[in-house]
This record gives sequence, structure tokens and C-alpha cells, in this order.
Amino acid sequence: MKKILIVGAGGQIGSELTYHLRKIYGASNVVASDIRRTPGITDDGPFEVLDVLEAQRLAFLVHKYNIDTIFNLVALLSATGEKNPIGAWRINMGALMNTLEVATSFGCSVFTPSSIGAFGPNSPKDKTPQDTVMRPTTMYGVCKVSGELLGDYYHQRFGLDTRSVRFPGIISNVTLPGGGTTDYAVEIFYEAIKNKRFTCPVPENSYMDMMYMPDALNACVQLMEADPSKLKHRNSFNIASMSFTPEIIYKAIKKRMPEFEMTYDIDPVKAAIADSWPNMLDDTCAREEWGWAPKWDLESMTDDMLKIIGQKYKDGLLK
Ligand code: VAH
Repeated sequence: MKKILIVGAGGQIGSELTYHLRKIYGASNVVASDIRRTPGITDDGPFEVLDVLEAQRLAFLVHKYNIDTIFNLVALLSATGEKNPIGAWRINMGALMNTLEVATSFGCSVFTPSSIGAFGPNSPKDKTPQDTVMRPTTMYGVCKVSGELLGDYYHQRFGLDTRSVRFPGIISNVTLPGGGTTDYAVEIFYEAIKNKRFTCPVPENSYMDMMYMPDALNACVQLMEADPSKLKHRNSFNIASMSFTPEIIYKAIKKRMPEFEMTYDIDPVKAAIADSWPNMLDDTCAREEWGWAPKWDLESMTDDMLKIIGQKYKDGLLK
């Protein structure tokens, strides 16, 4: 990777991936783009306003910056997708199709994340295999499975270098997620510090795969830098690091903040989505084919999140 374009750079992953890639490859070699100017990421490197549904502008930017790798992070997430399924399909698949077509024209490599949301209630729940039945019951999941199939098709049919990981819920402390079923696992930290209480929308025994952002960012780079001859899979790799329920994360925080209290006000849409997803993925293929090895677990992530978010409130960066 030498000249990178991030599409959807203003989101939860994109905002941190931009900084991460700029540290590795040099700020001028990583072009951030999003549908509107995003404070922060426009500061220390090239930024372009891009509605990725406009294929001609995407092609113009790929040509202008001589891009060789595109990270397509544009997605309406699971819960939002259920409120606007047509919009989710149009945006998620429109962004991907334009990315694949432009990348094929210019010979770029493409990274488009998939998700644990690509699995459904008929997929094995525990140690979910890399290759298994995938019948998701959300529009987000349908988009993710379709995206995986399209990524492999463009690789097999046109020789495009497409790669992808099935992200779990990602926990981070820079940009809040929006519209996801796993967002509670981020919001709980902010509420614990700010209000010492949290009302959880997901049932107490809903296991879901989760991952701390630093591991997610490393996965993006490691996979895209991997030796293609070693890849038996491409779209998309199971990756896993931790799996927990709301009760488990509540107890981890309470151990550190005894005054923290949590109640439940279940969101039926999020409950149904969480119930349809796996408990924990089997990530053996990612470990064997490109050396995936997460560094963060529940305890270390909880310590780091409370420390960083607590400091932001102390410094007045959060209200
Ligand atoms: C969501 N955060 O909840 C996203 C993610 C695995 C979950 O895809 O929709």
C-alpha cells in the first residue's frame, strides 16, 4: 500500500483508521474522504468531500491522487438499517459497487469490512466456522453477505485484490458509533463515567463478539499487507478477540467503579438482532493465513477505556 483512499473516513472506524494509516504510510499518502467535511481528520492530511454514490467523483479522486488502495467503510449499521432497509441497501451496496468498479478500472486493492452481522440464526452460535451457513435476518447482514460474495466475484472474475474481515462490535473512545446493535458496549463507558449509571438496550445474556479498536486497526493493515499467495480466503475472514454480554461488561466496570449501576430498557429491534448473531467466531483461518493475533482482552480494554474517557471528562473535552 502506498497511496490510500479512505471512503467513509468520518465514521467510528474511519476516523481512527485515517490517523493509524497516516502514522504508518505518511499523512500525504492517505486521503480521507466523506460525504461532508469532518473536524479532526481534515487537519493533518488530504481530505476530499465525496459522496461515494457518485462514481465519477470517486474515479476522479483515485486518478488525482494515484490511489493504489481503497478502504471502503461506508455503511448504515444494523439497527439503522432496520429503520430504513431500502436506504441501507442503496447506500451500502451503491458504495461497494462503485468502489469495486473504479478499483477494477484503476487496478486498486480494496478493503471492505464485513461483520458478525453477516451470520444469522441458523449459523452455529459458538466457534462459528469460517465457512458455514449464512442467512442473516437484517438488511445490514444481507448487505454484508452480498458484499462478501461481490468481493470474491470481482477477485475471481477480474483479478481484483479484494480483502475483508468480519468485524465484531468495535469498542473505541474517539468517535462514537451510530446505529449499531453493539453500540451499547461503547456508550456504557461514557455513561458510567459521566452519570455512574447506564440503561442498557440489549438483554443481559446476549453474547456478542467484541473487539477493541487498536486490534481492529491492526487487522486492517495486517490483512492488506499479507502475502496474497498465503490467502485461501479473502472475503471475508472471521476475526475474534473477546465475547461478552451486557452483564459481563457491567461487572467489569463495577469492579473498577463500585458506584456504577445499570438497568435495562430493552430495544426489541436490537434484542432480536443480537439474538440472531453468533456468540463467538472461530478465527483460526485468519490466524493461519495472515497471522491475526489480538492483543487486547476484556480486562485490559476496560482499564484503557475508563482511563482515556475519564481523562477526556477531566480535561473538559467531553461534557
Ligand atoms: C452494528 N457495530 O452493531 C455494528 C457491527 C458487529 C456489529 O456491525 O451494527
